[in-house]
Amino acid sequence: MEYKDNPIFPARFMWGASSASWQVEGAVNEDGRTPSVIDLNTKTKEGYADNSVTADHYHHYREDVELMKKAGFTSYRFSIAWSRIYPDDSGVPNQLGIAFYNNLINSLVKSGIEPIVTLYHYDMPVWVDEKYGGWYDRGIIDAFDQYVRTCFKEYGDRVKYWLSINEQNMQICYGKWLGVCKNEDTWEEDQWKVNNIMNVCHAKAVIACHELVPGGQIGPVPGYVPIYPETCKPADQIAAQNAEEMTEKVWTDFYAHQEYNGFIKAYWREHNINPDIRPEDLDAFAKAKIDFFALNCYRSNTAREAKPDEKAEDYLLNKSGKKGELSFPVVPGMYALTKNSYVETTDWDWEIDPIAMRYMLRYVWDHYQLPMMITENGLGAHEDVSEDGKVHDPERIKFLRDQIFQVGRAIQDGCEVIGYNPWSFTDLLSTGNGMSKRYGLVFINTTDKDVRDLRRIPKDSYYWYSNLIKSNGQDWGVQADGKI
Ligand code: BGP
Repeated sequence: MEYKDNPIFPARFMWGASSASWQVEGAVNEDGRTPSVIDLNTKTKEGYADNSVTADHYHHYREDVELMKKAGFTSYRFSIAWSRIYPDDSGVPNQLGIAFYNNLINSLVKSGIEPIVTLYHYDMPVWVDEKYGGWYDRGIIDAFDQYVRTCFKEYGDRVKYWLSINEQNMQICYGKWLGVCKNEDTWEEDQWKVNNIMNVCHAKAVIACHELVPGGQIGPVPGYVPIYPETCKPADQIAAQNAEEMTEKVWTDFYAHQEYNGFIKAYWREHNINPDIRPEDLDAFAKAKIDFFALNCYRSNTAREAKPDEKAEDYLLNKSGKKGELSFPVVPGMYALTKNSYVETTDWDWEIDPIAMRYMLRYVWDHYQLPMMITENGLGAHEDVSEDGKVHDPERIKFLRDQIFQVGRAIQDGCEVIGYNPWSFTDLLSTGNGMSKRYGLVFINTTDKDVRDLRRIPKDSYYWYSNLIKSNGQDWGVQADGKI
């Protein structure tokens, strides 16, 4: 539907931005923190900085919160590093690690900023990985439960919004790339066992949050890439649905309905897969009622029919940051992703598609009728300081404006959206592309090769976003094409 007026955002809408511990903190060996698997993973990415310094938020958090406050933030989404809280398997929490997040949370609360905390964002402690073989062994369920219960007890008096596991769907779908997969030969079956164990961890976190945090709310964080059919050929529509099932809906249905959906059960039957679901898992799922969906959405995809005899192809991600390097996956008999000629792309070939944001919010709302918050959305770009000492990022302003406007349109369409926290507050280490791919509203003066002085320089987008959020989504600023 077209509307005559600009959107109105609800009172108490949570306007902020987002980060994750290993991508922003640095200080990897300080105050008792031990290595996490992702520390080792970042060291294997040639040409990119690892996460030992990144934005050095660990030492700059006061300054960073001050900048959030000046911008008028009412929320900040960040994650806790498990290996700061439990650096080893002694079962004794690390008081210095606990203190860091206490200080950060206190600074936020004092500044009127609602903390939104992710419990797990890719950074499994190495000791957990060594002891349990990552997510493969059910022993991790109790270790995770111990960790999340400590977080709820320590911070639950001030943190009311909790997120369980970041992008579990991506960790399974791209398990080889994100380091979750330990054996490529058996991953076809293993991924569903691993996924079930992650689901038990998610469910137990939901149960513990409701038990331990007065007024606490908790939700999952699927990585969401809406998928369009390439054409109106009926088989392309089914291919798009297949892709949506296998990359998103299997997870969102599970979180909302607390059981596996018929599609994935049929897939397991068809492929002789035993995901090793135990009766006690079903008990935990039945008790784990989520309060909202946190959604990460950057882009859309397009799918076409893939015949059973087509050659399987993996995703080839863009590493160079020069357009045209990405190639799409083919899953024979299910779907193939293709280029969408209707949308522009970033330098890393990610589709720029604000309408996908509105589509996703409507889709999730229609299916589940649960409140939603955006916990990631943003533009990765090459950027540096200009001669005038400032950082000009007009593309990011345009990206954010168009995306937020579509969040507003979804609200006008009747969706319940409670917050918007784009990726990212400061520049930080990109999962795929190091420091060279910048997402921040605030520039961090460092590069992949050279840790400069780590100075914080608010970009033009910071000031634009600040005006928008201080007007609760009314002051859109000037736009070249005259729209909005
Ligand atoms: C999401 C992750 C984030 C972040 C983002 C951007 O999937 O939750 O941690 O990295 O993607 O991805 P990238 O950094 O690869 O551009």
